[in-house]
Amino acid sequence: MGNRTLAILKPDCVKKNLIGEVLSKITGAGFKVLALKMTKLTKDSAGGFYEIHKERPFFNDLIEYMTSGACVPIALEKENAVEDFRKLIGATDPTKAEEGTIRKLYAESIEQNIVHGSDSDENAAKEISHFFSRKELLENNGH
Ligand code: 3AN
Repeated sequence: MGNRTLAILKPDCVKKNLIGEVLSKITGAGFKVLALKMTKLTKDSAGGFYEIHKERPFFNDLIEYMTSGACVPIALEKENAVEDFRKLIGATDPTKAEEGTIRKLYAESIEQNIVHGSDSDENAAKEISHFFSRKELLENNGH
């Protein structure tokens, strides 16, 4: 059971000015912020990040959307991080997300769904290193 996950506050979250509100739900649920930045993804960076979806019909739209504005990747720490974070954000499709979840509260559609969360410990480690160097993570660990 891993203790880290990667969140991304997606461009719709930033555009709607919801960074603070969503982050406060995340920290309120017991997640500790290890590293955080605001960045605008390039097509290459977004394509690399979503490599596993490259054959999916929605891939091009997903890359368009993820590069349409700034986003906020966040490395998070908590016991059972991956599973607990996915519970907190709810189903990919906000119409199917449980009441009280972040996507149910704030997301508009399956694509513009406010927030990303890693789906396994293995992917969490890969995704965290996509955005943050070992040095950034080590220096901030323990604050
Ligand atoms: P999750 O983010 O819940 O792990 P994935 O990994 O299946 O969901 O999908 C990655 C991202 O691709 C989603 N967050 C969403 O933005 C987009 N996506 C997934 N399914 C669809 C779909 N059917 N149509 C459009 N975009 C989708």
